[in-house]
Amino acid sequence: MRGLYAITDSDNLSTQELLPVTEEILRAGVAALQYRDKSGNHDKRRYEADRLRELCGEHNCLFIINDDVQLAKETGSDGVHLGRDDCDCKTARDELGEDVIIGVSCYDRLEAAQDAVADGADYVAFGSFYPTESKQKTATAEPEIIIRAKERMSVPIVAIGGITPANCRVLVESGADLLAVISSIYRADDPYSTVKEFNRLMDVVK
Ligand code: TZP
Ligand code: MG
Repeated sequence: MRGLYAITDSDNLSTQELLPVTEEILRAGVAALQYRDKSGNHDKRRYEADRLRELCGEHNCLFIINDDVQLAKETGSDGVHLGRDDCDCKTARDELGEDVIIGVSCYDRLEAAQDAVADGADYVAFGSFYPTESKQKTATAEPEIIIRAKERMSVPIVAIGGITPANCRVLVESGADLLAVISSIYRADDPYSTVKEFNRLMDVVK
C-alpha cells in the first residue's frame, strides 16, 4: 500500500454528488478509498458502500469501510478502519477473517501503534498533522512520529489531518506510505488534477 488514501466527504455531499466526484478521484488514481459516513442511516450507507465498492473494483483501488465491521462484511469490502470508539482489532479480525485489511487510528501515540500491530493491524494511522475542519477533537501529531514508527514497525504508515499538496512533503520525506485526505481532494476546484499532483509529489505512478 502506497500513495493517496482518499476518504469520502460524506458530511458534505449527497449520494448524487458523492458518486461522480469519487469516480473522478478514482480515475486519477488512488491506492485506497475509505467510506466514512457518520449519518447512521443504514440504507443510505449500504447503498453508497455497494456503489463505491463497485467503482473501486473498476479502478483497481482498495475499498475500506470506516467504523463499521458489519457493513464491511455485508459489502465484501477489502478492509475496515477502526478508531478508539470502534471495536478492537482482534474482534474485527475474528469477524472478518485473515484476508481483510484492518487499519487502526493511533493519533499521536506510538505505543498505540505498536499495540495495534501486535493485535494484527495491517496499517496504522497517525494525525492530525495539520489543522482540519473535517473532524472535531483531533490529536496533534508531529512528522517525527512517522520516522519513529518506520524504525519500529513494518506495516504501512498512514498520515492524516489537513494534508494538502503544499504541506505534504515533510510527511512523505518522513516515510508516510499513504496520505489520507478528505477536503484537499473532495473540496478542490479540480479533484482529478489534485490527485495527480499528490501522486507526483509522492512519486507514485498511476
Ligand atoms: N482523522 C484525523 S483528521 C481527520 C480524520 C478523519 C480528517 C481529515 O480530513 P482533512 O479534510 O483531510 O483534514
Ligand atoms: Mg471510527
